[in-house]
Amino acid sequence: MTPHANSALLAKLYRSIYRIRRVEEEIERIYPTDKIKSPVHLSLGQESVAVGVCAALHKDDIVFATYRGHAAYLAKGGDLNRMIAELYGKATGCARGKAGSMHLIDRAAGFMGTSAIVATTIPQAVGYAFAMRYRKQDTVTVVFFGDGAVEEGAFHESLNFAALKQLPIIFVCENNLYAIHAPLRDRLAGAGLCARAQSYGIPAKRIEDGDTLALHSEVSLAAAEIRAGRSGPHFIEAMTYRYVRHVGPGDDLFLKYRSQEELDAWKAKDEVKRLAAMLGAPEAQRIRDEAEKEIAAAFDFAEKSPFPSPRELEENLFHA
Ligand SMILES: Cc1ncc(C[n+]2csc(CCOP(=O)(O)OP(=O)(O)O)c2C)c(N)n1
Ligand SMILES: [Mg+2]
Repeated sequence: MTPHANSALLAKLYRSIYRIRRVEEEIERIYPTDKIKSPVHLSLGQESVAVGVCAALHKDDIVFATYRGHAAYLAKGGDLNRMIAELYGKATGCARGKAGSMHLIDRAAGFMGTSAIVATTIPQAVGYAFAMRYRKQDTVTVVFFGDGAVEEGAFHESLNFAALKQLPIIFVCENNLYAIHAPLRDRLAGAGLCARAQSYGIPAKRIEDGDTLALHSEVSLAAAEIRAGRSGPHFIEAMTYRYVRHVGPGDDLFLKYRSQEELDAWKAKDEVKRLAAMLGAPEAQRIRDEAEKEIAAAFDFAEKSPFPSPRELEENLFHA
């Protein structure tokens, strides 16, 4: 934990993490009504990774993420109304209602997208970082991916290329210990995820317990080094934990691939509660009240928005 976090930073982090937690709780609540038209991979329990990392970035820095991407989209400043409308399949959605929860994008916020296919945004982010270097732009690119993505060839090709060209990119692995129901301990050979990045000469750091402040300070340092031209890529392994099932709302302990004790141990160090306690009651309450109003308005916006017209089916497609 960073003891010197100032109150402005704490308020910023708490606003971001509380908002994401409550948005996803609302998605969970509404999902059974079938108003949400796409599968949802919730990040409940994992929010602190997106929050700590994105709070350390500039507005025009670039983020890519995964199908579990609500937190990263919102933490980077993606439009909340347009995200909820996208989940509802409405024309006002961030992808005009055509893509759903797994393909969020908000270019104005520097959030370049998410994908349902594991590891695919890693080479896309490396390509973006290559373009930024080529154009001599002072932009840091961040890509979020799960522990499962580290098993894909695309991960290794991307890290190799980024290290070779010393690209301005931060790789953030959200290690929630599982790929669907398969535990990392049954999948991983060798000395761990950081060791894989280090084998390409990339500096790597593991942050324990989803520590928002530690993630914020680590990414601030990495981004500053990159911007000063003192380093190429960095790798962060962010330890975290998913509270609900892999896809969709609700708990999945009945599947027996993980234990109640493990879940309880992670809930006991919940970062939403920890940041609220550090901030103090009156300020935290003010932030919660504001967020609740904004979230209610976003769901209302999605409810009242129109569905896309049938003509939309043939728009924005690739033609042979
Ligand atoms: C290339 C590819 N292989 C398999 C899948 C099926 N799949 C979807 S999610 C997932 C697990 C990924 O786990 P991880 O990267 O740890 O992310 P998490 O879901 O834990 O956030 C798999 C195997 C896929 N979508 N894409
Ligand atoms: Mg995982």
